Amino acid sequence: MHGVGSVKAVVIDAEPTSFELKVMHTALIIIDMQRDFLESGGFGASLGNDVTLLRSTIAPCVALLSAARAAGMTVIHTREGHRSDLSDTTAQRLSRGEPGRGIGDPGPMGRILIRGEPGHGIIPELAPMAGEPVLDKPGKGAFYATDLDLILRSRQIRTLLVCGVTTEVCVHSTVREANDRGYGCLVVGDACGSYFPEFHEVALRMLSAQGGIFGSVSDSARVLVGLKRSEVSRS
Ligand code: TIU
Repeated sequence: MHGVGSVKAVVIDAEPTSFELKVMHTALIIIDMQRDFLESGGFGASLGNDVTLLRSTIAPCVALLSAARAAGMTVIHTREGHRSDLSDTTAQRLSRGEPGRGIGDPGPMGRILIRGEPGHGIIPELAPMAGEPVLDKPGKGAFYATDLDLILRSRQIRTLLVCGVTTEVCVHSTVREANDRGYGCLVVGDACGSYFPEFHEVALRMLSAQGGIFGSVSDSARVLVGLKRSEVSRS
């Protein structure tokens, strides 16, 4: 059951200002924590990227996931990927990326960004539990061509805790989409990561600049403190 007794607002310290949420009206959205992006034998690593920059997000994401589950919060996992026949992608997208290393091409953990391939799977540390929606998205933003908005509305979700990879691509796209749809977003900075540290830093600053133009930014320690307070207020 979702958030029994947890109707009280929880206040989480964040930038540019503290962020208020109600557990029963909040979802934790974990973006694209997939083997191909995070594992040393995956597609991201095969392009020469340093996956340790992304792997530092695993522990904060695990902590957030445990806290969200303990609080009875909705948890949603996303995976970036396409149908094996590529019918849900476009010539424009297929033409992107390095030659021979695009969507559907062979990669070290199966075809790149194709649903059902080993590299497309979520890393075992963050394995979804029964009842947690897993959303397959064919784009960068989690709202594009998915039923995410319907899932959130049917659960009366109004605020999102967002973590995952990569900060400036799929996390940013999702937060921008959510903001335009009226959801309040709190991005958990240390639970997001990028192959480009400077992009990560600037992407977080862009979210909370101008009075929180796209949302608010905090870190896993402060979110956990806030959620713990909600447990105390329930007992
Ligand atoms: N999940 C996500 O961000 N997908 C990407 O393609 N990210 C890159 O940074 N390329």
